[in-house]
Amino acid sequence: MTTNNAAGLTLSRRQLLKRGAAFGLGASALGLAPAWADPWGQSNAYPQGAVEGNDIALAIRRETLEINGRSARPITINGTSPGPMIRLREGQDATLRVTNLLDEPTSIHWHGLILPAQVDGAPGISFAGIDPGETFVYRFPVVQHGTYWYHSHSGLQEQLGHAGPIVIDAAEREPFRYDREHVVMLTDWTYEEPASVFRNLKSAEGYYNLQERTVADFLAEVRENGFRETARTRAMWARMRMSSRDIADVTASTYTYLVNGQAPEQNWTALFKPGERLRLRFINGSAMTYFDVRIPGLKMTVVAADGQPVQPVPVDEFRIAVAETYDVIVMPEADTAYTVFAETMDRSGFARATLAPRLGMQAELPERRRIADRGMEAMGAHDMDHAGMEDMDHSRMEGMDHAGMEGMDHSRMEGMDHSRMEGMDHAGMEGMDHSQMEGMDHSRMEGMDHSRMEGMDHSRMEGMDHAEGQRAASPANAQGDLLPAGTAQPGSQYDQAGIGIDPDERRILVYRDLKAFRPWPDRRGPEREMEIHLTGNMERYMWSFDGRTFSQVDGPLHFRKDERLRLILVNDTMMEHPIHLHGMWMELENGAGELIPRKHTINVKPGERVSALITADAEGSWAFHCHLLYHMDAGMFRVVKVS
Ligand SMILES: [Cu+2]
Repeated sequence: MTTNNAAGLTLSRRQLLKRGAAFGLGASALGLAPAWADPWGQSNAYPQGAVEGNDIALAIRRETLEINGRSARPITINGTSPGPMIRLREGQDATLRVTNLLDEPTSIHWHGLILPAQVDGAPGISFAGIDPGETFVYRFPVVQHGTYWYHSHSGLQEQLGHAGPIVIDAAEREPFRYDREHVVMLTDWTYEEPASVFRNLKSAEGYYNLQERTVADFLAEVRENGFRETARTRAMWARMRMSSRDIADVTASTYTYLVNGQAPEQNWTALFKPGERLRLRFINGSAMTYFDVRIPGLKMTVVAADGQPVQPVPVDEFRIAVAETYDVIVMPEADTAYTVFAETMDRSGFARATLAPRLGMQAELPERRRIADRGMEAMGAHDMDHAGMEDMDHSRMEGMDHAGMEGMDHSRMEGMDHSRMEGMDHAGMEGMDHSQMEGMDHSRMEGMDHSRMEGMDHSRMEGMDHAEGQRAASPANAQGDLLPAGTAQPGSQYDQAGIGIDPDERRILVYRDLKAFRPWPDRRGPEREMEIHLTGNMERYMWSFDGRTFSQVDGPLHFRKDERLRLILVNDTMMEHPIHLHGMWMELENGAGELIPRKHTINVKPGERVSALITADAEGSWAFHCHLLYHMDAGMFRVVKVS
């Protein structure tokens, strides 16, 4: 169904959908399945409808709708929230007319689309935004295919459901086959005003974190690890003013997690015929939530990441960072229902849908897993060999107070970056075992007191970088001895599934698995490196790049037009950050050789160091930011200028 003319058509469709919803029917059951005819056979039960064609009108409003049976005030696009699926075809010229019927400026950014800067949709960067009552016409050639999404880039509007899926049909046959497809768009909805969520985050660290350890937890842990160990770990975390459970800033205490706008109880259901190959287009359109997705009873074969075809990877589960997309193929053989289960990374809640041969069927919900405990893992403690730490230079670690860290085991802390840990109080760290700390960067540890570090075993600490000056001497500034293209950075964790999921339990997608379906054209090595640190202050809810928020920086980052650049991202914080670059692909240097995969959003784990190659071919100014909405708003945002 085409909705080229916003208001009238859309209202009547919405009324139909509302009536349909009352009977538990999706759009397809009402005969509203989109009318596009596709040579490879498709159907899509996306319940918010679809718009397609060469001229698409989108009307943005704030209105009262029910979400999960409760009155809500989302921002709607053509009457639904999230908005309709935009269906385009590779090779067409798209015209999208966006009319702002809000009482504040708005915008739409086409996430992951390669297009001219003026129509990218980030206000204040490359266009002025869309004022109330105004219609802005986006016109651009569609040069790619795959699964993407769109969302507001104005203030916190995205949290109000101002987002929707984009599906671009390929000009040529894709390298995989399927009989039917469905969009699965994950979002996090709150009935609170986003501005109030942001205020709460700023006023109290851990405001939404109702999963702080309880006395019962403590006793259970004592039974498992003994009193001494338990007390010690907790005291250390307390001193570092962090909670090992701060995995998500915003949790199910305010969020309802939705699949295609439907809450778990509403159980959005997609149909299949047993034996069919189903393509599921997963989009994480959340403001703040990472999901771990599985379909108990079905193997999923990942065939595309961020819209780009990849070599097929059969998995039982995948973690999808905010703003990423994954396409998977499943083949349900049995005449039975399957649960699509998307548990949040912090385990505070879940989104859920059903795949079934007939409406009204459902499968059991899998058991919820225990709350992930970030623990020392968050500081980069992973399976690594730290043998050989000779020649450690502890000069400049003056003033560090490590007194009282008895018995701490720092083994396996490769890749830790201790920069900017000034003023840390490590009282009580005697007996620390620092064996195997290869690759640590202790630059800028001034002010720390290492007196009373009796009993520490610093043997074998080879390769640590403890000097302020040493960073300047890194290959970043020495043309000619850059790591070869495609090389995984030391400190990367591409083999790690991430916090809280046990890779031994089932096969979980990791970044190392991603290999492009075929090599991308630009095979040049990097001419230059740019290193950016992801930084933050949890207490004050300040998030930034290189220690400075967007409002504190003087000007844009500069990419030279057509240069081949290596962007290194170093996460100095305790949280994951999904980093998004507008306008250009980032080719993730995950060791895939010439099959280097390209992404629009790269997740960087706590303590991790990742790198991407970029062909800076897109002239203009582009947004570069953390895609956690409140982190971006707090200052983890830069402008990249290509000229
Ligand atoms: Cu972030």
